[in-house]
Amino acid sequence: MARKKIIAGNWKMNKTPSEAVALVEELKPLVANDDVDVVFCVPAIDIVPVVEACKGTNIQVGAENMYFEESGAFTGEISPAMLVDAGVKYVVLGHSERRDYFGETNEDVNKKVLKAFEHGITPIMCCGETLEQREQGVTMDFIRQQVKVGFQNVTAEQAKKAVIAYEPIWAIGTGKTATTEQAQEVCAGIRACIAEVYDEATAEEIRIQYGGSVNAATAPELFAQPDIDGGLVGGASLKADFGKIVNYNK
Ligand code: G2H
Repeated sequence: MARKKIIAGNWKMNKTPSEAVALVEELKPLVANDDVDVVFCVPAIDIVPVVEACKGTNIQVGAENMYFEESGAFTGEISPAMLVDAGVKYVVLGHSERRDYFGETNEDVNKKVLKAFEHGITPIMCCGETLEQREQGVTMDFIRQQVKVGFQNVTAEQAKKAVIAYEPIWAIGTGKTATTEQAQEVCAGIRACIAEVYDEATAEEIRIQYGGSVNAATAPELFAQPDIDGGLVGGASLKADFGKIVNYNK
């Protein structure tokens, strides 16, 4: 069974609610491609107006983070039920910026992944190595640990529906894209890890994205790789270029 590509924008901390709606209006006609799943992962405050603006389109809305508790005294956090009620279908979890700046651990990410599944939200779980780790030759060891701990107690049926985003930290927002060979090699390694933890059928179904300075020029070759099922796109998702990325196959 061919996996459907999933191309997600990660807006990060950009766009006020009114700017977000304006961007959706600009991108709507440009990202109309039913061959792929198109997701806009947006700041929490933009979710409600963006869901409204995306009604009747092929765009699904995602969050950029979520807390792992149901509710209570967790000032400033957003619960899974809040996201579901607002119309969110996906959530980016364990992005390297959250790991670096906000101290998220593999264990935190695992709790969030489990909670997302409990609420029917599809996690886009991020993993990726630093430049130092790549140079030390421990890229796959590090990523396998992120994947194995992040997916602890996740069932095979859940894992089949999950998305993993491979984002080498040295390629994020730097303009340095991993070469197609580097990206394919790690994505294949992640799929092999899933086959080991679960089975071949799960590894065949799970979708693995590449992320890190993806743009309209690099997307076609990256997305043509056998183990790369689309992209998690930061900077280029905030402009018309995102339409070209989504239509990489046209
Ligand atoms: C990596 C990516 C999106 P960018 O963080 O998650 O951002 O495309 O700007 O490198």
